[in-house]
Amino acid sequence: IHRGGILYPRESETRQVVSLDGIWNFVVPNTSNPFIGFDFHWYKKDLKEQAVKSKVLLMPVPSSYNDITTDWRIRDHVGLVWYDRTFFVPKYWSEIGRIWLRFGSVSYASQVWINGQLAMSHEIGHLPFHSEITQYLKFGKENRVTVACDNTLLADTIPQGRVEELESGRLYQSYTFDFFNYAGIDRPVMLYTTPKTYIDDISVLTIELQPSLALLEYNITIVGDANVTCRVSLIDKHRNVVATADEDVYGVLRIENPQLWWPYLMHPEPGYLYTFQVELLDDYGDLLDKYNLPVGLRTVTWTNTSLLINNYQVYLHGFGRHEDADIRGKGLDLPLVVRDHNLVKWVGANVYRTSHYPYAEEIMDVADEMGIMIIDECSSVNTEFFIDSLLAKHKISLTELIKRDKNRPSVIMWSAANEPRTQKVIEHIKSLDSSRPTTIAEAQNVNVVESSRYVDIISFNRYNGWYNNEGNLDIITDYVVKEATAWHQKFRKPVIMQEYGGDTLEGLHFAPGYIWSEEYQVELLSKHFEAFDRLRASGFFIGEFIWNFADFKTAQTYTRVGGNKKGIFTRSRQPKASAHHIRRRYWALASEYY
Ligand code: GCB
Repeated sequence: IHRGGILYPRESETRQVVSLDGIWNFVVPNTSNPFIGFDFHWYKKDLKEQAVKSKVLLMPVPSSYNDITTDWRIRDHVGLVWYDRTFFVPKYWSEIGRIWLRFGSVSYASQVWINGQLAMSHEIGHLPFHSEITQYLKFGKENRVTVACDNTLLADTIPQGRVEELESGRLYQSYTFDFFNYAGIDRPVMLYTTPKTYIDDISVLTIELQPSLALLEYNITIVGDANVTCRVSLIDKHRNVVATADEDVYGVLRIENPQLWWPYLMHPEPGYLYTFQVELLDDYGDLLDKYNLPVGLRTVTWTNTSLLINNYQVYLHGFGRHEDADIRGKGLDLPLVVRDHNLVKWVGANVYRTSHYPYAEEIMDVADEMGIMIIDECSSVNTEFFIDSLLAKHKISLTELIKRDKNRPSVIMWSAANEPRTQKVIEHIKSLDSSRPTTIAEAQNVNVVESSRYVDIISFNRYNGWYNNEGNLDIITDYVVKEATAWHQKFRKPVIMQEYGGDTLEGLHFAPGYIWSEEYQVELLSKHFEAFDRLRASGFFIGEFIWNFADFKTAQTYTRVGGNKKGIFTRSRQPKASAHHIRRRYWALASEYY
């Protein structure tokens, strides 16, 4: 596996990108021998040639495979599944340098063969991986890519789970996290080219903002011939070059009268992006490689009572979310991505947390562009106990996440998720990126938690009027005020209510509000709003996040009616009464900025 950068494949004068998305062949091995694919080397020939024909299904990529068929055995499958497809590589590609294959994510453990040769493997879901595959390809001919994907979750996988054998002999995957364990090739697959000497990674950071000057630090990694010139330019929306440098792979650009990246609702033109253009030139000044990275100029700073973007205090009002939709599960779906962000804007939210795993890069692109802030969470959820191998994997997942998202202006905070050995994990984040604050979503009581000692910002999740005191709306306001204050007093840090809410079946009405009705959700939210207003006056409370943006699918349990219904939008992204209610509040909060 390639250990360098993980830049998103982008076309340029020197790079070509070809999508391998589409309908792939898909086989679920027979339960009597789950390893049949390995025993019979399924990667050496087309799946259609090997498996019984009726077993080869059509599977869209990207998509989770679980809800595509009508077979519950595929929905609830535990273990390996196999994918393949063929593709052509033009003859002239043999002359142009290196060919790469990149998966936006496969959930979870996966191995990839090109023409029968193992080309790469990866374990953690929701994160991209790629490898150079030049040596395995047949140029000017048809090629085959085969993927084996294993969704088994155990004590040392991320996330964790447990596999039991039922009396029927079937394997059953249990897990404690509250979202459906979707699996498969769930993000885009791309074939792309780079020259032999290429730009492997880029890091940018706004290190200083003065009234009419911004300083942007950059660091570039090049692989290949060391004797190249690296020229960088910052280009604005009107294609004007506003700063350049051509001395080194490291430097600082000075941008006069910069247009800053502002969060949505804080500026008439939020989400302003420049293009950070990197060019590699040979001795004759000829272009070898070129990469265009969208960048935003903005700073994030924090104190023990506040969070500041571009030196302005921000109040975060938004949601916890999921990548989740009917049929496609966690598969990337661009219409849904844009619809979701349009709803985020409609409601007047300025932030969301990527609960409980890193979201697709295409989603992050939209947030960067629209100025929606993101608390970027790694895929460690409800970790029960920490064994060394799990800690090692948790660190790998954070390394991969930060490598992927380090340049995104939308990412204003890293969330390491819930677990006891926080100190080591937070130290690891700080060693990779100290420019953003860290947090952890705490579900425990303030009196038993020590982990928040290590983070910069306290986040707590609490379900007053739901899991605690169901039906008793009148206790909410005081409980929330007391708990938030206790967190601040214990750790002297800014505090966010990272989750609160209640399940609501759209169309269920009761007056007065009764649990599960639309009225109850509205009243439950109102009681929290009262608490938040009181807390804001005390100065350390910096954000409110409703759980959840939209209804989502979970494992089958008697507490979930068709999934978790705490969304203010339905799973098909239509508003419940609560959405209109929140909209009034979020827009009123936003009016304070102007
Ligand atoms: C939580 C979890 C979230 C659940 C939520 C709930 O604390 O972080 O994943 O979905 O509660 O609705 O139970």
